Amino acid sequence: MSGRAPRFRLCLLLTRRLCRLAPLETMRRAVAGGADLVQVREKDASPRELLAWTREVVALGRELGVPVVVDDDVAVARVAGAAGVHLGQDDLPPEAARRVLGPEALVGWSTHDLDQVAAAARSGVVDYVGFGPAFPTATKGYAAGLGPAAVAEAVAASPLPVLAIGGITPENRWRLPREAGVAVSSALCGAERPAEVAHDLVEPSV
Ligand code: 3NM
Repeated sequence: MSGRAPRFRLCLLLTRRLCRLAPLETMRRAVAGGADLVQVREKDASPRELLAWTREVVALGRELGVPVVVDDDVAVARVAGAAGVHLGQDDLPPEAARRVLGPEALVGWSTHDLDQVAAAARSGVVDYVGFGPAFPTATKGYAAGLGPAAVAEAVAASPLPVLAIGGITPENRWRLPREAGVAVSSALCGAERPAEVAHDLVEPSV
């Protein structure tokens, strides 16, 4: 919860259909390169399939020492023993997720404007906010991004850690504030060398 939240530098948004390598190999290499949070993001899986897959990701997360959160699905997060959940604005409210998952769980909330960032802080139950889309992205069908200045405003306004999200690549990451972590799907999942890409997303080249 607020005040004791870890600050994540790089969240791998792991989506199997976007992965060039085997998905668990993508995860292994992204974590080796610096990803310190993994989100299971499968929009098309049935609950049964999502549970089975999440169990595999959680097991690898334990081996690698990286927390795994589940996109949207609080029940799957709980049953699979995930570290927590990442919620969109139309998912269960974070208060409800917190009640289900308990005080130690990670609860992230996607935000898209400063009012939503403020609401996340007021809730008292959110650990970090996603803020985006930072840049245009086909992954979620956003033709325009909010841009680096909007991300900087969100970071300045937010008492909670911010993970910028949407269209982020090693090429544009350093246009975003360093105080923000980043959450990345296609640039990591689609990579032939996820460790190198992860490294370039957490370490600016001089
Ligand atoms: N949420 P990629 S943008 C899942 O703005 C998601 O809330 C967004 O994938 C938001 O790194 C986005 O491939 C897509 O652009 C992230």
